[in-house]
Amino acid sequence: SHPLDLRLPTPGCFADPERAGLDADAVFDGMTEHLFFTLGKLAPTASNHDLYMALSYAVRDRLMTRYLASLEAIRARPHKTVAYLSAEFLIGPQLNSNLLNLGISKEIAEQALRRFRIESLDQILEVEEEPGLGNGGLGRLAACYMESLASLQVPAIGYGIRYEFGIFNQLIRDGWQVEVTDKWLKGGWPWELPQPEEACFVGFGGRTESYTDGKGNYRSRWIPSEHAIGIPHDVPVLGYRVNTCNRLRLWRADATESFDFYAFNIGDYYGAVEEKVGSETLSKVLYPNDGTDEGRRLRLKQQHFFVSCSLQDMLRSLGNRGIPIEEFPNHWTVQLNDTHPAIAVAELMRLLIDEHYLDWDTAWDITTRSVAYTNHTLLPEALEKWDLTRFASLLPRHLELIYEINRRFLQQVRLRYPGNDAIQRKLSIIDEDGGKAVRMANLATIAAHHVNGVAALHSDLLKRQLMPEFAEIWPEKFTNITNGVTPRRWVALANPALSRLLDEHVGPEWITNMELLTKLEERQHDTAFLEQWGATKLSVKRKLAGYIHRQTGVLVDPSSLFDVQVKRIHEYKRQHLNALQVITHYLRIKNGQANGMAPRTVIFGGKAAPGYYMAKLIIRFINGIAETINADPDMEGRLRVVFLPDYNVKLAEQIYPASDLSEQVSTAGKEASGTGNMKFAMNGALTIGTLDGANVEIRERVGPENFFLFGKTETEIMELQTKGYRPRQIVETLPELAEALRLIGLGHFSNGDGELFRPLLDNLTGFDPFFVLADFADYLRAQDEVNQAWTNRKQWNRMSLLNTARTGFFSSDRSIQDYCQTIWKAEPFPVEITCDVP
Ligand code: CR1
Repeated sequence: SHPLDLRLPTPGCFADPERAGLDADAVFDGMTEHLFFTLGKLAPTASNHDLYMALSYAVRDRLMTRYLASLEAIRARPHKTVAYLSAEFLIGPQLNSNLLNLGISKEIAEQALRRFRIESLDQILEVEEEPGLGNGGLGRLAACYMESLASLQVPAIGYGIRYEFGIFNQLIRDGWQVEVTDKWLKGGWPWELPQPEEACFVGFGGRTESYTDGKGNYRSRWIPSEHAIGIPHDVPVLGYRVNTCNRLRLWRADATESFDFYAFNIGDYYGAVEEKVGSETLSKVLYPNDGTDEGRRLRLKQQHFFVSCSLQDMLRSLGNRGIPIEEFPNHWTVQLNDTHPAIAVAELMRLLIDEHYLDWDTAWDITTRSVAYTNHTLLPEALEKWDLTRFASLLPRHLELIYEINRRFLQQVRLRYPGNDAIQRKLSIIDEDGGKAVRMANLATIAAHHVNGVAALHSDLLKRQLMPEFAEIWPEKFTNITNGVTPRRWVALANPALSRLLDEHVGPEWITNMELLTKLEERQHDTAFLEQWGATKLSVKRKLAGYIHRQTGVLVDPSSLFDVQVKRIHEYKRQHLNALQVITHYLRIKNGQANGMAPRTVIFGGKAAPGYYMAKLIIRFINGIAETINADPDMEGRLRVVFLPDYNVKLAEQIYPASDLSEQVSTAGKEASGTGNMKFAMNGALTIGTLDGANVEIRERVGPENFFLFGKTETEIMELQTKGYRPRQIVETLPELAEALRLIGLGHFSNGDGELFRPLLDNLTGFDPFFVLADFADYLRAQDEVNQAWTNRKQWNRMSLLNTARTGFFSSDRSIQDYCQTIWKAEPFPVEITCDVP
C-alpha cells in the first residue's frame, strides 16, 4: 500500500466513515440540494426522472473523493496503468452498481427516497436510460473488465467513443424487428464529466512529404486535409468497496471550426455548419454490427479518431509528469480489444517518430513492448480488412509506416521460410489477392507482445487454424485468457434473492472471491436447503413472468421450465435450431406424444444487425411460432413461447437470474467464448450446449453430469464439411424434422403464407452452413434428458446449486488477474485517503 498525504477539503471528503455521507440523511440532503440547485426542481413536483437524476448526482458526489484521490495517487506516484482500447463499452445502468460498490444499501437509498414519497428503489432504477455503447459480448466484456480492474485496485483507463446514438432500440412490429434510434442522452446523463481542456486534435486525409530536419536527417511528415477535435468525457468506474476509482475516457468528436464565418457571411447558412456536421458524424453512432466487419470509411475514421486521441493522451500524461518517452512501456500497457483499435500500432509509431523524433528501432521497441491484442472471433467476415486505396486516402502516413513494418517483418519471414512465397503472401499485412487490402489482424499480431483468445478452445483454434505460421514464429506470444463476468453486477445486483442466500451460507466474501462458492457443495444433499434454493429461483421467475406479461401480453406459468436463449441473433448461434426444437415439442403435444413432458416457457431475446436479412427473418420466424403456439388452446399450461423485445443490459439483469435452462447451441468452433453462458450458470441455470467456446470449460468445472451436452465437435464439423455435407439427406431420416419443415412451408406459422420463411427453409435444406440439421437429432435427445431431469425437482435443484458452486472461475476478477500476470505485468495500487478533517 502507498499511503499518500492527500489532504482533501472536508466538504468533498467522504473517506472518513463517520463523515462518509453514506447514511440516509446525507443521501436525502444531497438529493435535496441537487433537486433545487442542479435541476431547478421543487421536491413536491419532482418526477421520478428528476429523483433519479438527483439521487445519481448525490451518489456521484460520493464517488468524487475516491475518483480524485485515485487520479492524484497515480500523478504523485507513477504506476503502470492499463489502457484498455475498445470501440465498445456496454456498461449498462450506472446508479445501482455505484450504490453497491460504494456501500449504500437499498434500505438506505429507500429511506431517503421515502421522504420524497417513493417506496422502492426499483421505481427509480426503472427510469434510468442505459448507454448502449456496444453490440454484444465484446462490449459487455470490456465493461466487466473495467469493473474488475477497479475492484482489484489496478489503475486503468478504458478508452473509447462517446457515441451520441448507441445500439438501436428494437421494437417488434408484426413479428419483425424495427430499429429505432437510441437517444440515450436525451434526458441528460449524470455519469460523465466532460474535460474540454484535455481535447486532442486528430488529422485525416491529405498527403505526406519528406523534409530534412535541422540535423540533416531525412524525415517524413503528414499534412492532413481535415481535422477533428476529440473532447474527453470521463465516466468514473468505482471498484467494489475500495478507494480505487478508475475512468472510462470516451471521446466525443467536435469540429475544429464549428462555424465557418466566411460561408455564413456570403449567405451560405448550410455550408456554414457543414464541416461541423461532418466532423461530428465521427462520434454520432455505433455501428450496429456484431462480429462482422463494416468496410466503411466512416468506421475506419472512428477507429483512428479514438485511438489517436487516446495515444496522445497517454503520451501527454508522461510529458506532464516529466517522464521520458522511452519509459512509455513501463507506464502504459495497451490492450487492443479486437482489431477495432489496431491502427494504434501505426499511430503510436507515427507519434513517436514524426512528433517525438525517435528513430525507428526505439519507436518499434516501445510499441511492441506496450501493445497486446485480444482476438474475439475466427469468423472470416469479422476479420477487419481495409481497401488499400481507401486506407491510403484517409491515412497516407500510416500506410507508409505499415509498409515499413511489413517490409521488415517479411524479411524475417523470408529468412525462416526461404523460397516459400505462399507463407509470405499469407502473413503479409497487405492482402494482394483480389483488391488489395490492409489486414488489421496481421498488423496487430506482428506488433503485439501477446496475442490471446478468449476461451481455451478458441485460443487453440486461433493458433492451429487462423495463425499457425505466426504461432510457429512466435510460440511464446500466443496465450489464452478465458473470459469472465463481474459477480457484482451479474449476481449481487441482478439476483438479490440468491445473493442473500449466498451471504448466509457462504459469507459475504463470495462477492470478491467467487471460488468460495464451492462451500455450497456441502449443502448438495440437504433437502431443506435444496427446497430453499428452488423457492428462491421461483420467486425470481415470478418477477420475470410479470415483466413478460406487461411487455408481450403473454401469461406464463412461473413454475414451468424457463428455457432461455438471449444473445445477438446470428446464424452461427443457431436460434433457428432452438426454434425448430420448439416446433417439434409443439407437434408432440398436438399428436398426444408428449406424456410426461415438462411444461415449458421458451424465451428468446436479441437484436439482429439491421442489414442482416437472415437474422431478421429468424426473429420473424420465432414470433410466428410464438403466435401460433400461444393462440392454441392445446398448448395451454404446456408450452409458451415469447420473444422479449429490446434485449439490453437492463433486461439481461432480469433474465439470467430467472432462467432454469441456458441455451448455448452454437456450431462447434464458431462461438469464441460466450459470456452469457457464464451469467446463466452462476445464477443456477443448467446449460444445454455444444462443445464450443467457454461451454467446454463450464462443463469441465460443473461436471459433465450437470450439463446437457449435444452436437458434433469442432473436428467432426470440419470432417463433415470436407466430406461434403448433404442436409437434405438428414431430413429424409428424421420424420419429426421433416414434418416441422413441411408445416413451415405450408405457412402454418405465418398465417398461411407459405413463402415467408422460404429463404430460411431453402438455406437449411440446401446448404445449412451452420449444420443446424446435422445437430438436430442429438439436440432433441438432449432436450429429452432435460425433460427427464426436470421431473426430479430435488435432483434438478442440486444440479443448479452445483452450477453456482462451481463457476467461480468465470468471475472477471480471475480473468483480470490472468491478464495482469501474463500479459500486462500490472499490479494493484491501493489508494489511501486522508481527509483534512478539522
Ligand atoms: C464473441 O463472438 C465472445 C465475445 C467476448 C465476441 C463471443 O463469443 O464472448 O466476443 N466476438 O470475447 C466479437 O464480437 C468481433 O468479435
